[in-house]
Amino acid sequence: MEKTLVIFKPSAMERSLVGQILTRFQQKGLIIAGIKMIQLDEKILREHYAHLVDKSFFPLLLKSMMTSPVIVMCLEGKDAINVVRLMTGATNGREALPGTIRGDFASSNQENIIHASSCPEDAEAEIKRFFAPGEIFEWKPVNLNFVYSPLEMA
Ligand code: IDP
Ligand code: MG
Repeated sequence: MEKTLVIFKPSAMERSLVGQILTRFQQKGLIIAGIKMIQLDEKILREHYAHLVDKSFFPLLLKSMMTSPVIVMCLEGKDAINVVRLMTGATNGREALPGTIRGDFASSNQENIIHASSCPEDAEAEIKRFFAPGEIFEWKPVNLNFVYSPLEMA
């Protein structure tokens, strides 16, 4: 089982989309390993978006990500990083496929509803960035045998 990090961005918070999106992840069978509401600041955003600090849009992205509190969430499941990225869709909401979260809820490159970790190295660093060890719970719902076969849970 693998863990990944999701952030409900201010675009999800302001547009009251958190419940609908959380429902999608739960319907898929992903397990909530950690969840909390926080206010992002420039320091943590410069770390989190280090690959974008030189882009012309970075100041606007920074401002947007600090306009409201966000909800950070750690999801667990088989191949969770890839599964959540597929559910998230392309970065630009106008290019994201219908049926994906961004495809269904976003019409913007910047205001694209959620963040989702893109690879195992990023997921590990991002979970550490936003959660203390005691805030991540190792638990399994009792019905997990109806989400995965025993071979898939190994
Ligand atoms: P991702 O969120 O799909 O992984 P990244 O390239 O890692 O995409 O970019 C991080 C975030 O930066 C995006 O989700 C989006 O909010 C913002 N962003 C990326 N490219 C652009 C752009 O060209 N214009 C405005 N914002 C952008
Ligand atoms: Mg990214």
